[in-house]
Amino acid sequence: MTHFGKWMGAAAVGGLVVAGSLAGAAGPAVATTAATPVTVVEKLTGPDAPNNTWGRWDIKGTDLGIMWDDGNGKVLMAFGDTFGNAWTGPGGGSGHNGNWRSNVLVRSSDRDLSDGMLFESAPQAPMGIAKELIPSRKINGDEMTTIPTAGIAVGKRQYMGFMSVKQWGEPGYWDTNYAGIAYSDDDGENWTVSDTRWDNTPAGDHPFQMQAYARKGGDIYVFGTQNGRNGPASVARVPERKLLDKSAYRYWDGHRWSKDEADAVPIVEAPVSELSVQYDAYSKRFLLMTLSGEDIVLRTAKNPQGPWSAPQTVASSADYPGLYGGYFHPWSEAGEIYFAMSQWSPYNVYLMRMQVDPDGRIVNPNLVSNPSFERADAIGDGTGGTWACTPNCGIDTAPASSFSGDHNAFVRYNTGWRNIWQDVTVQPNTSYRLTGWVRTSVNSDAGFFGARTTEGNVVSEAHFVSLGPWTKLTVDFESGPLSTVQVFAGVWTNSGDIWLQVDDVAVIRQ
Ligand SMILES: [Ca+2]
Ligand SMILES: [Ca+2]
Repeated sequence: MTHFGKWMGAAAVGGLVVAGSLAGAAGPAVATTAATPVTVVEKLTGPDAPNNTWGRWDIKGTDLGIMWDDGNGKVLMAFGDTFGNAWTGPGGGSGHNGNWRSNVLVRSSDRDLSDGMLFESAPQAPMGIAKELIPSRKINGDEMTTIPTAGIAVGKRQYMGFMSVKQWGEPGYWDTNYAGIAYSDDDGENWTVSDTRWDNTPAGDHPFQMQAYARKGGDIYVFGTQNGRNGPASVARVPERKLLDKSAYRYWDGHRWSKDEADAVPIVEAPVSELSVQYDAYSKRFLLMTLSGEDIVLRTAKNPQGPWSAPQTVASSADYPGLYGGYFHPWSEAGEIYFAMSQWSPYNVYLMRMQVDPDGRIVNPNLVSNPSFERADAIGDGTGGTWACTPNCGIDTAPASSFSGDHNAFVRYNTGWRNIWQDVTVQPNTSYRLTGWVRTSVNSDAGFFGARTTEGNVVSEAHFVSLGPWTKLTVDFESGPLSTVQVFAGVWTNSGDIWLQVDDVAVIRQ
């Protein structure tokens, strides 16, 4: 264990926890072994996020990020329990004056998601902070919070599905009062909670307590799961103009669409939760993303009732511990799919990217192994999917010191070239893009991030001096005759005590 954070000033931990969250729920992740094919595009919220949600709207710690097209050139993005300046994380909850809001929302018209997703505005309270849209009582055992689960526009009206959380429970468990729908006729600025709701059963097994919306034709398919993370999924269908009319809902009973809610049968086996579903014109399939166990997985189907494909791993908790809440961006094209993913540590939301082929299979995965440094505390020799580094260096496990998750890699010294690297298998004569997040001490004056041959000849690299906070670096390269490249991040340390950290490294075929 390396305590790099001692040198960095670890974030203070403590204060009265006033709220849990979906992931309060997550608890420590049990590492799985599947690789993570998707890549991090950007940190969307909180400290070091280019959107500066902390400075602009007092959104310092938050999660989820449910997105939908507002029908007017923008995407609306709804977040769950949100904390402000006093939040010290990781995880949900904060001390007094944490400015806890059960839900907030931002708007974006950014159509180039490859370089991140710019937020333009947020419904605000008079103080300029992002305001709570659906109120909650904030009383444990009564109504703790109101968390968005879905959103969709019909005409000029915005609808937001939410769950009224009665109380948080053991990891993976929480109790809901009901699933409800709020609506807005002013592009999400002000919301009215409708009378339409699905009350939970006394046993806590009502199948539509967390709802997700997917549109095809003039219908909205409403996918439901139970409270918590341990039930199956069911589906209902409703004409889009009748979303608030419960009598217009038809529930899939295994053979046909039934009027009777009690007839609904599971269409995806347990355990699934935090569903996001959308119809993908490129693969002509419904794509369903869900937390399943400790990982986010993707299933596909030509019809909303299934049959659904076997799960493909989207993101493994071995790489992104405490991950949850994968939610599609609605403007994905030609198999290039963007989505929001939450991580309990640091309790913020990341924009992620994956590619699917015309059959709905995930393709062009990240070729870097252990890309977020979460799979081991020890450094290796750079081969076989391990990382190597020149002393003094290692895996930094100090709290709140990583770009994502709990680990990053560091080098620190006062003489010579210090760097971190991994051998990555590539195809010859192919274009690749290398990305990663780096930060340095302020006195850093010559750093490099790039790809080189295993003999050390640079193929392509970016130069930097003093980066300050976590900064995304991007390097495109051609593999030429190479079948292995060595990706690296390093710094010259001849000008004093200089350090560098790196996290979330990716190599993707272009
Ligand atoms: Ca952009
Ligand atoms: Ca990490």
